[in-house]
Amino acid sequence: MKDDTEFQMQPQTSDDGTAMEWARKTSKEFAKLMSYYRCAMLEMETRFNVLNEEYLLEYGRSPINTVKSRLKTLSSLQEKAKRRNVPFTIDAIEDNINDNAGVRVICVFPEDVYTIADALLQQDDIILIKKKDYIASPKTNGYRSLHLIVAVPVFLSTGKRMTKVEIQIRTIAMDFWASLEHQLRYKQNTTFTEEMAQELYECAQLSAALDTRMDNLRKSVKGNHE
Ligand code: 0O2
Repeated sequence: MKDDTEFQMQPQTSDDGTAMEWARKTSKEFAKLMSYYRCAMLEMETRFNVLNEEYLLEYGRSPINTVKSRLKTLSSLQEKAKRRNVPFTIDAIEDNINDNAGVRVICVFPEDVYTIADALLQQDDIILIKKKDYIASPKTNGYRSLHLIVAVPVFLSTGKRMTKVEIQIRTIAMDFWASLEHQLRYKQNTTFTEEMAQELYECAQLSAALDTRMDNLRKSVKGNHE
């Protein structure tokens, strides 16, 4: 769809002043778009904090350990659009890139991941767009996490705007593994060998086993108090 907010990956002209105009116009539209994502991200953070508060009052413990969020940077957005063959326009980005706004919810136990996901998805103004359960079906490298793409309403002075947010819900053990794997895999000037991949895969198995044992322990402790 042609849109007057369309902008190109590279300025069409160089030094006649038009490029500057392009940059000014582009960054304003880009800034507006990213601000919707930022608001959607804040909205989601609040919803998770509210759920945590409620569970603490109701059950005496917090299922969520931490909530973190991030907005994609312009360069990472450009890289993803290029990789996915998505034209670099406001409309195309909104339609095709789901993780401009990302919220990561780190839970204590595996069961908490699903409790929090279900509680969120029950909210009647949240629309589930996509769900990937890498806990039930881990990636071949061992990565585990529950991914949801949802649309959340952002209330502006001009009306309601449904905005997409990527939510990753995982346990502390899953997050520990994913953070280290990400650091090791993307470390500059190193070669990631088959042996390293195998070692990481085995660490992922250990982390999954740890989650299961801690969950069993939690169930036993709960049982003793009933
Ligand atoms: P960053 O900087 O972490 O955000 P989609 O269009 O959403 O269906 P995509 O983007 O492949 O396709 O989605 P997927 O598979 O749900 O993964 C998106 C994000 O999950 C990644 O974001 C990572 O954050 C995380 N992730 C997925 N696989 C792995 C993995 O094997 N290891 C680790 N450490 N993280 C993983 P980005 O885009 O990498 O960037």
